[in-house]
Amino acid sequence: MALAVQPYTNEMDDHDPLHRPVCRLLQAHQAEMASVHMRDLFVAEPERFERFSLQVGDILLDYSKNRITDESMHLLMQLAEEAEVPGWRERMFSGDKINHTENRAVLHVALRNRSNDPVVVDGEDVMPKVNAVIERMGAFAERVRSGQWRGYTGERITDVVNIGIGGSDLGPQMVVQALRPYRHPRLKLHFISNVDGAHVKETLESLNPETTLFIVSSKTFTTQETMTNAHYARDWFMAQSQAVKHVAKHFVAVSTNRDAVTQFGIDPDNMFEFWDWVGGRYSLWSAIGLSIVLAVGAERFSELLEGAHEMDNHFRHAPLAQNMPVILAMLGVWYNNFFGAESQAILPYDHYLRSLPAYLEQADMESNGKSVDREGHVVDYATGAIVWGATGINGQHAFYQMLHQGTKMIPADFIVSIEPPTELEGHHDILMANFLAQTEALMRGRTREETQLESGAVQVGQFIQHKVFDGNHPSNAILLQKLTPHALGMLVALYEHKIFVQGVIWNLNSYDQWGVELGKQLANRILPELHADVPVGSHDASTNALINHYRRMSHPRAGL
Ligand code: G6Q
Repeated sequence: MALAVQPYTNEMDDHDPLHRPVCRLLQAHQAEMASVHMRDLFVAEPERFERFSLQVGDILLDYSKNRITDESMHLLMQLAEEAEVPGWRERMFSGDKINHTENRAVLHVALRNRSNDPVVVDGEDVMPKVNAVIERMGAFAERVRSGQWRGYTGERITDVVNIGIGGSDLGPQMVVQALRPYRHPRLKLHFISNVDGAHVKETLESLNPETTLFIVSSKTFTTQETMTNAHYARDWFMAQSQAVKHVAKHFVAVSTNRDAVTQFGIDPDNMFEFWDWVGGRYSLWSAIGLSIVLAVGAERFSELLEGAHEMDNHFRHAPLAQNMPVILAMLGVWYNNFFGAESQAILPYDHYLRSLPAYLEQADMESNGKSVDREGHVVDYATGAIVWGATGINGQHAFYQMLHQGTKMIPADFIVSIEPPTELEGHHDILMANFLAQTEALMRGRTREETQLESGAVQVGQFIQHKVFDGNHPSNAILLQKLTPHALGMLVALYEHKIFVQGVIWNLNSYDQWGVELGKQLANRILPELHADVPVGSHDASTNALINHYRRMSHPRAGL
């Protein structure tokens, strides 16, 4: 298999982690490991589970079903050490502006810093204002949840609609769904992100303006999709309430942009603030999590933050070789850069975690889907993996065929909770049995001889090869005791730090997202052209033709 790492030469930049001498050792080691089957490793090392698993708080990670030996882990940890993961980690925690292209600190860890130790940005300890906003969110949510906060006709709020997109949608939406068993019995949460009018229309169709509360969630408060949906929602509300003064009871904002919030007509007293050192995709811990607090209450939100803080402490202080995020990250690097794997599957065996894959797609791919390193050089090694997935049990009846018998290596994270969310124990046992069976099957496979034996004499030679499973497919098993707010906080922080470590290894700035800008700019240019009086000819032939086709076909009676 082609390796993504170039041979080391002395002229190579010292800051390029994948050209370090340890990578040559890893390359040579991969060449040895390529033909080693995990089935044989398990026979030779019966204590593999003890050696390659660890428990941190609510989370057990079994990484023994990976194509690794002690030597693999040793070399990978050496790479992490040489790439200065500990130094970068400290820089992040202490508020250095490691997002250098935007000149910003990266401090989602401060949002859940339950120790309250000072975190200083530009000479100011940010903890007092972090805590003040958390308190305001809790107090506001309590008023809505208790029924004290009333709509303009005196009715209690029954529905909360978060309008936001990307980082201002995926995190809170995923968490609210995951913590559904803890939800408030009266309040229903809705999330509108898509600018396709169907999303806002369909959501509002069943709602009553008198009992609906909107949270307009936007860091910048300029995002086209969010503002379009927010204006529509305000018009929808005004059509019934008829007075601007009622907006204050039904619209609140989460933003860093006070002026734009005021201009929209939201009372600044109903604005919940966060700061530029909170990246959108890392913002569910900030005021962007207001919908979470409304859904599950301040105490549960606090438990979520505590869980994340526990993982932060583990990540910050545990030695690299016993550090869960570092282990997950380096396993990813092992497959990505030394086995040529291109993707990473996320497979929760949990109905309530069904949005986790979509959440991690953004968290990971927007962070590490980059081809320019921190110094602006185009990299010559593979960076972030393609992250994808779905609930595992549904996947088994859909795409697992490829995991088991396809030609691509697809490392997979299997996630499950030991305690079921319902009293349907029988269902949970089936779920659990499948979870265990899949990781075993991926690892072990089934040899030709075993297949022949199982198929019986009649089948010998007949399509037998189709029924063989090569196995040797790597997976991690991640077991939570129960999907509590605390455990969820730990799980999300685990992945955040995994992404951070990989960004350090690949020498990327994981906290900007310039790659989303060009499309936005072009859309703004194209928008007026869709209604131009004359044919558009300023783009390439394909884009011109498509715009003109749209102009003709969407307004056939206008004779364009
Ligand atoms: C996340 C990204 C992006 C962002 C959205 C919404 O890291 O920056 O997904 O969250 O574009 O932006 P606003 O919150 O500013 O509306």
